[in-house]
Amino acid sequence: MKKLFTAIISLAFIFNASQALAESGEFLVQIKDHKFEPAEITVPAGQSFKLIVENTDKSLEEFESSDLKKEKLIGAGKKVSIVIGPLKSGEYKFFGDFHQKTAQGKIIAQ
Ligand SMILES: [Cu+2]
Repeated sequence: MKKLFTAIISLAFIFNASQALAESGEFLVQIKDHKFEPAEITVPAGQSFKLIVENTDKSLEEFESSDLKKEKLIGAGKKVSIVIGPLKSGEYKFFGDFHQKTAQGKIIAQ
């Protein structure tokens, strides 16, 4: 019984540790005046990560990337999180589908 208890405790510990790691791999990008801030994000290559995109504008936007094959609508004042990667080192462009003239950005994996 004691062994089982110890096993459960260590499992819980491992779970918490991996969760903490996943949480540290988060990157925030805000949409402001139909532009991305920051417009360039550097992420570690070979590791998946979470991109949080917050739309601070008063209009709907769509985060889109042909390079990453991602597309996600973000309502005005809303936040979405997108799991990306693991990526090979390189540059991956993204844009706001509804304001492509100004909403341009890239992810640099290195
Ligand atoms: Cu689109």
